[in-house]
Amino acid sequence: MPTAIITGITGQDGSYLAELLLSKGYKVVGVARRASTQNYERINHLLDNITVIQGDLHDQGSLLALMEEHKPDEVYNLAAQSFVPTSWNQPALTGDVTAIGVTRILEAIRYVNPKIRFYQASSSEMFGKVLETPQTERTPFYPRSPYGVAKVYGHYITVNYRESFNMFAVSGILFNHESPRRGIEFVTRKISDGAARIKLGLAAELRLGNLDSQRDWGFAGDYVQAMWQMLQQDQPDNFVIGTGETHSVQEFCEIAFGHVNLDYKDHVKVDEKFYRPAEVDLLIADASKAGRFLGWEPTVSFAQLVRMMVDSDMKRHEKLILAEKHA
Ligand code: NAP
Ligand code: G4F
Repeated sequence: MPTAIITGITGQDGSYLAELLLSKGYKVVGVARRASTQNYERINHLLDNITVIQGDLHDQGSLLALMEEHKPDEVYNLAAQSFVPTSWNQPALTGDVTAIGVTRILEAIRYVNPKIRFYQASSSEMFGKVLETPQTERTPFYPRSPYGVAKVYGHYITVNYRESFNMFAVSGILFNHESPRRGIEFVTRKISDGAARIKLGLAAELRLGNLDSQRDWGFAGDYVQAMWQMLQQDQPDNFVIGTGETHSVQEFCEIAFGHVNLDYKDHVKVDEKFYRPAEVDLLIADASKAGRFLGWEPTVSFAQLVRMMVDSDMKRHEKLILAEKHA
């Protein structure tokens, strides 16, 4: 039975990847940082089948101990300070976790067993002010946030350890991927949750920032499949993963509100507070290399994704309303 370590197990992707690896017969060890209150909502249903241990990307010792104790075959580094706006408020922390944290994991692997296969969660944010459209593995980076800058470091240190120490270290350059488990502050989930709350009379309006920015949005469940496939190749490499379609925040609003028979124009208010110091205007992936080498392709369309997220938030709020009534 192969063993996989997942950092960021409590996050959106961590939970989907754990499900996938369990279905493939892996022993899954998840790394979660210590908190005063446990935040295992996304993995509660998996706790009988996985091992969760405390560790932190700030802490080299805990990462070394992790590799020594659990002797993994594969390590997936999904942990990061992943919210772009926070990276302007906490740029040094973002650099320490999202950039240097990658080096700490690579060092732990190198010292304990350099044959461990390593996946780094790189991001389309690295393309930033895009220098080419669509973006491929060869498109130069031009990051627009401290988060994007940190991810560029994480990408290159992964490539560097591959080339310097002959390690099986891959970088997956993933475009935005969403799901009902997406953190509530990211725009897609903010919209699906907002539309549901407005529909159910729990809120009157939704305040958003830039409605014109365009993203290549896919379903997170599809994207963790690509992570696993990258570690099953004969040679380590970098892969872009995305749908090849781009849509604006406004289009997301149209479909989300339309799905519950509302017009977003009646409820969405633009608030400059949510504008960013520097914006990434347009992202669109050319994932043809992943198609050729991994046989990967997305299975959920943009409209299906939006509807899946709104349906899930409607159900969640309806349950809460019912529970309150019976309390
Ligand atoms: P997420 O939901 O924000 O999860 C991030 C995870 O990192 C959480 O489990 C978080 O723990 C953990 N973490 C944060 N700081 C840590 C630290 N110092 N030590 C250990 N763990 C720490 O992110 P996601 O959407 O699943 O994304 C997974 C990875 O892919 C991230 O690296 C992200 O930057 C990258 N990525 C995401 C996308 C996307 O569209 N989702 C696209 C490209 C790349 P807590 O639960 O305790 O906060
Ligand atoms: O949902 P977002 O916050 O995601 P963003 O910045 O694209 O980053 C996500 O995807 C990256 C991959 O490209 C990941 F690496 C990263 O970890 C994260 O998962 O914002 C998307 C767009 C932005 O252009 C933003 O300006 O939506 C726009 N937006 C408009 N109003 C808003 C809002 N974003 C947020 N979060 N909140 C708003 O009210």
